[in-house]
Formats: sequence, C-alpha cells, structure tokens
Amino acid sequence: MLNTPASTLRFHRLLLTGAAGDLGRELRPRLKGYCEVLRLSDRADLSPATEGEEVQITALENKDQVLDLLHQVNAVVHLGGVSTEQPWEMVLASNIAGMVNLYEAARLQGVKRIVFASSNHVTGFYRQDEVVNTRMPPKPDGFYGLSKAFGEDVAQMYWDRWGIETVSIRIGSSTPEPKDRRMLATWLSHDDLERLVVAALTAPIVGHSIIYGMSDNQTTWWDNTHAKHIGYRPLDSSDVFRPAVEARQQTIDQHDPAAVYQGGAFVKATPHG
Ligand code: 15L
Repeated sequence: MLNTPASTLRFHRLLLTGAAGDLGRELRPRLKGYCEVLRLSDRADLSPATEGEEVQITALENKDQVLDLLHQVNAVVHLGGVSTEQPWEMVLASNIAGMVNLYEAARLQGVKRIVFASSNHVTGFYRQDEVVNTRMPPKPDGFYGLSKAFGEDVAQMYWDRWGIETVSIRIGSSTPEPKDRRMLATWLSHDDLERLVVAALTAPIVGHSIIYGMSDNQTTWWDNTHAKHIGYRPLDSSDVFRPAVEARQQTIDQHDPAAVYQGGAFVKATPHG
C-alpha cells in the first residue's frame, strides 16, 4: 500500500472485475482509497463485502449480468477473464465475448473510462533482443495473447464510435518479487501497479492509449514513449533483486524459445494450459 496516495481524486463508485485473482486481491484494498464505493466482481469465490464495498458475482459471458454489473458505475478496472494460456472455449467465453459484453454494458450504462488489464503477451513473439513500442504490430504468443490483442481492438472501436476512453495496460509480471532473469525486464511491483492503474483512471484525456506495465527496470524490452501523457512514473525497480535472481539462475539456454522470445514460457504453452 502506498504511503502517499497516487492521486487526490476520488470516484463515487469504481468497479473492479476479476477481484478474486492475484492482482484483484492486491488491488482490492488499495483501490478503496480512491472511491467511496468499490464494487467487486468475479465468477465465484469472492470474500464478503466489507464497509465501502459491494460484491456482485458475475460471469463475463452472461451479458445481462454484465449489464447489471455496470449500473451506476463511474469507472472500471477490468482484470476479469482468463489470465494464462487456456483452451480456446474458455478464452472465447471470458476474454472475447466477455470483453464485448463489458463494453456494450459501458455504452448502455454511460460508463466513460475503463482501465483494461491487457498483457505483454500481445507482443510475446518479439525477441528479447528487440525493443517494442506501443505502436508496433501485435505478435501474440497464444490464444490468451490473441484475446488481449482483440480486447485492445475492442477498446479502440468503442473509443472511435462511442467516446468511451480506455487505457490498455500491457502488464508485465506483477509479483511480489521478480522470480527469474526474464522478470528482471518484465517486473511490475505491486506499488507501481497501483500507481499505474490510478494514473490510468485519473489522467485527464486518454482516448484509447496503450502502455506497458513495468517498473523502472534497468533491463527493458518495452518503450512507453507514446504513453507519457498518462503520467505514470514507476518508483520501484527489479535491480535490487538482480544479485539474488542471477545467483539462482546463472545460465540461459539460448536454444530455448522461452529464453529467446519476450513471452517466455507462454510461447511454448499448449492451447490446453
Ligand atoms: C500474464 O499476462 C499473466 O497473466 C501472468 O500470470 C504472468 O505470467 C505474466 O503475464 C508474465 O508474462 O510474466
């Protein structure tokens, strides 16, 4: 939790989807500082609402439930859907149909700002010796990355046609600490995640903007030049963990696609998880 809030702005009602997942559980207490009411949704397993919270169990592929979920919401942080490589039917339901249901509900309920948890796996098939910016073409590394590329296109279409603003955050690896050499480049601390989500919620004008979600890591494969208007400044870095990570993983197999491509092990995951 940040000592100093990332913004003094407050929403009346914020919606956090995917609230039962790893990042949802991390953001749940943090986002309460930026709104009067935090509405939380997931398909199951959400702990009961505490003061200032509302819990609404919702399946993203059920458009009536999603329409109800967005009633009287001022802005959305959309983490919901599958977050790893999974069979196509699951990806189709949550990340493809679910994404369209969310934006249709936003249009019908008058919600004007969404922060979309996209993923670095939209560009997972760029090599680790390339630096990618947010205007370069996607190279998804599986069904999951493909669905996130689709999600970014949904966000773009709803901005162009309906004026709904989105920041698509291509999240790197948001874990308590970087676990391996790849994560020295992809790591996003939980405090920086909060800074980034709040910047994306509160930046005055974003249209549809794309930004990579990473901390201030010395090694980086991503260039956020075109996203400076979002006003995100990371304050953490993977570098403090470098000696421990390198001690654990001293050699890299340069013939292993997981070491060559930015998506790491995702480039080898079969469609069935
Ligand atoms: C993601 O998109 C996943 O949701 C997460 O589980 C991590 O594996 C992360 O990417 C990553 O690339 O490390």
